[in-house]
Amino acid sequence: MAKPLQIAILGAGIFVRTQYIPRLAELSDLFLIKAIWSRSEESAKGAVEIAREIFPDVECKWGDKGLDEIIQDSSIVAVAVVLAGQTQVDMSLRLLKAGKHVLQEKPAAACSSEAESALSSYNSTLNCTLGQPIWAVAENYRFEPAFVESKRLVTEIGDMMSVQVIVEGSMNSSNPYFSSSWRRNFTGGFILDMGVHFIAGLRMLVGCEVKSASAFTSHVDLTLPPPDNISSVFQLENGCSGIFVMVVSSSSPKIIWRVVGLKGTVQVERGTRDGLHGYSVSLYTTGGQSKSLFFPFSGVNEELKTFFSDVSQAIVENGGSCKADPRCSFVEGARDVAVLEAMLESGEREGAMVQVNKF
Ligand SMILES: *[C@@H]1O[C@H](CO)[C@@H](O)[C@H](O)[C@H]1NC(C)=O
Ligand SMILES: *[C@@H]1O[C@H](CO)[C@@H](O)[C@H](O)[C@H]1NC(C)=O
Ligand SMILES: *[C@@H]1O[C@H](CO)[C@@H](O)[C@H](O)[C@H]1NC(C)=O
Ligand SMILES: CC(=O)N[C@H]1CO[C@H](CO)[C@@H](O)[C@@H]1O
Repeated sequence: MAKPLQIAILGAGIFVRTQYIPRLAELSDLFLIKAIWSRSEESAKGAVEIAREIFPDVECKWGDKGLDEIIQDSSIVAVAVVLAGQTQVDMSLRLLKAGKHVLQEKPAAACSSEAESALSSYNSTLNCTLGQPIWAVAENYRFEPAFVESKRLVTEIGDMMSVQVIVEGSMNSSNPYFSSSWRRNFTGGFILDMGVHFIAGLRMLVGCEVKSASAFTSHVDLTLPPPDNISSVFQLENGCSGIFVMVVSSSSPKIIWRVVGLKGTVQVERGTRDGLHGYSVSLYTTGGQSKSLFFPFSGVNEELKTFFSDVSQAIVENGGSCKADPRCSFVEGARDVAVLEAMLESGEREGAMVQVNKF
């Protein structure tokens, strides 16, 4: 049996404790968590305690010294970067330059100019003798079976006439991320941090890029960082237009994507069935016919499996041109950020039309 991959996790916050460790535990036949790092010893210890139930030998690392040890440990081939949005890109680049494969949490970057300079730094690792390390951004929506199926259905409904994305979120004080200090200090607030998922879903469904956007934003719920609501009109490269509405905190949560074509309509709606959270995908065709399927969430597992399989492949090929799944690529994550950035900029300029930066 091949030796399992050894990985490290940078970050030990709520998301690592409640999401990463349990999801990684389900895939523990694919790799071993060798170390968990955090800036502070206390936080690293808290996460390590949880991880030890499945990975008994996980080491606890903290501070600059702990980080150097991870970077210099050649047995650690891949690192998950799950830190504050403001620091992730610098950290990822540091690891990539040390030859580690990186899975970074979304958002890919704080803005498109940061993404642009990050990409050119990443390009400079191209000639590295070990081959270019993989830089993946964790965007589970691109792996959700509901979106994979809906993308296929959209190709069956003829010319696209209209697209609607309506997100009425539930980010109130009951949510564990409500008090997250980095999210509150992030330009674009929760609209950017959470919005990248909904834009990823939109881009996947329509299968082309958003070209330009115009938007109004406002700050109504003063317990949230600004802006907390946005209403945008956008145009796609295929000429079709659409709307993106996002309310960060509403009392009646609803999340829906709808693509209207000449021969039918595809709708994806977040919901639950038989106690499972997931998405209902419906296809409405001419003559009033419709069919509906429910897909429970599984995108996070799919995305993690894909990353580890890409890393194994890269190691086997040992420097050969490694073909990581493009759905994980940093550039895809950067494109999601660029769309929201254009909408937010338009909001600041009272609805002026803004072109989306291209990657
Ligand atoms: C990085 O390299 C790719 C492929 O060579 C190229 O298409 C892209 O423009 C480069 N990006 C930057 C920001 O230098
Ligand atoms: C927050 O939103 C959830 C979901 O809508 C709701 O169940 C909960 O009661 C809300 N909590 C507060 C404090 O408003
Ligand atoms: C918030 O962000 C600014 C600049 O982006 C930074 O100078 C400041 O230290 C941050 N504050 C906190 C509490 O993270
Ligand atoms: C989408 C949405 O709810 N937009 C609202 C944001 O808040 C302003 C008030 O400041 C409303 O006018 C918008 O309708």
